[in-house]
Amino acid sequence: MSKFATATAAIALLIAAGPAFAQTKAADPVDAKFVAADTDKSGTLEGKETDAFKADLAKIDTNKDGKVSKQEFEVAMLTGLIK
Ligand SMILES: [Ca+2]
Repeated sequence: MSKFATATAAIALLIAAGPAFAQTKAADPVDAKFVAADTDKSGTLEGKETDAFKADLAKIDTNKDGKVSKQEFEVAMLTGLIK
């Protein structure tokens, strides 16, 4: 049973470490900025979350769904539409 307990503890540790891994990923400047802007953590920017770059929203929202995806956000940062 001790092997089972060790495995269970290891799995629990991995689950607990999950958010830490996510934070490491967010160290990328685009990721960090997107995560910070995505206040409701929906994975897309919409409504008030787009206020900071509303003037350029039509250019940023390339598929015209009214939301800014991570990919659209990244392209906008690379092209200077979002700073
Ligand atoms: Ca979009």
